[in-house]
Amino acid sequence: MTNELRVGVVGAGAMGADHIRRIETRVAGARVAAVVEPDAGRAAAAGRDAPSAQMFARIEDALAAEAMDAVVIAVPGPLHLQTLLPALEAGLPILCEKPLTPDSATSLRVIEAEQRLERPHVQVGFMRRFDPEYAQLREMIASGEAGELLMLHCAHRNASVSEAYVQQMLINDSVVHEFDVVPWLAGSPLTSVEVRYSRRNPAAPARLREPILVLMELENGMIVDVEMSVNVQFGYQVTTEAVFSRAALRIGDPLAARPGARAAHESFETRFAEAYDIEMQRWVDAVMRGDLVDGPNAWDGYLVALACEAGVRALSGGVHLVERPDPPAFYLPTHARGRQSARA
Ligand code: ISE
Repeated sequence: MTNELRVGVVGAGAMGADHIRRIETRVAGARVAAVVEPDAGRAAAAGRDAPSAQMFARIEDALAAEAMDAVVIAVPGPLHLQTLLPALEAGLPILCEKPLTPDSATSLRVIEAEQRLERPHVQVGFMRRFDPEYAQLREMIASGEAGELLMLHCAHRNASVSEAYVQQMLINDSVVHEFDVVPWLAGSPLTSVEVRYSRRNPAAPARLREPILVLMELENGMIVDVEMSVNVQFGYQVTTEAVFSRAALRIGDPLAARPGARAAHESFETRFAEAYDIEMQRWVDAVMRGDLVDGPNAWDGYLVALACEAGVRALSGGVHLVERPDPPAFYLPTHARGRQSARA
């Protein structure tokens, strides 16, 4: 590897194109050396943003040409498995947009394939962990300076969604972020999920029943509520209020206070632009150092897939337990491996 990481971006739709521009203009130590995109229009646009990139229609061709040192996967979730497996087979480090794969059975296949390598190579693109406000909140929780964390109230609001967005996506495509970030913030795993329906938003298309309230319980006894709305019209908002024993703190954009007011953002691409930039820079730095992963790994992605499955069941009512298998030693930080084998 030279002193510049040759990144291959698989998928040049909205997210892939955003990552291509990010790597080309805002990330140090990397360039887009390959783009895998079968659609001619998208490939041409990607070529304008990354003029020195080689274009391929299939990941297998980019791998055969040895055109990249590391891979960013930004195709839709259902195509992740078929992209991850050959990239892992080639032993390349991977930053894979969320979700790892759409279900736990396929996530397990990724985990099995990854364990044929000497250490984790897959990072999952749960970008909220890199948002400076989330990171500060996590530090405040861990430091104990505001006392014990008692509750989190989360709001996750989209102005509108595409025609392809169906009811299960409230969980699989949207609350998937809270399933990752809440246990990470609170330092405690998710144990159960319940979904309650509030009054239906008349602006929602007939196929969607929302907003929903997702109630999550964590192993430490904490209850977290997530208001998930996808047709608020006034913009894109993601907020979290943390209630401690000695303080309360709110992160995220201010509310649109008056009828007609717009939220600070219209979409996740701008709301989390800084988080995406930091995520990409840290991943590139980790790959260049040889650490390969600096953030949520494939095991985290698998746990989130299990949480989503419980969440989808909860859309039909009831409280659903979330499966929490122990991670294989492969996914533990090196210093924790001895402890697990001593316990076994
Ligand atoms: C979208 O796919 C995302 O990942 C966004 O972060 C989320 O807010 C949105 O609800 C999803 O549809």
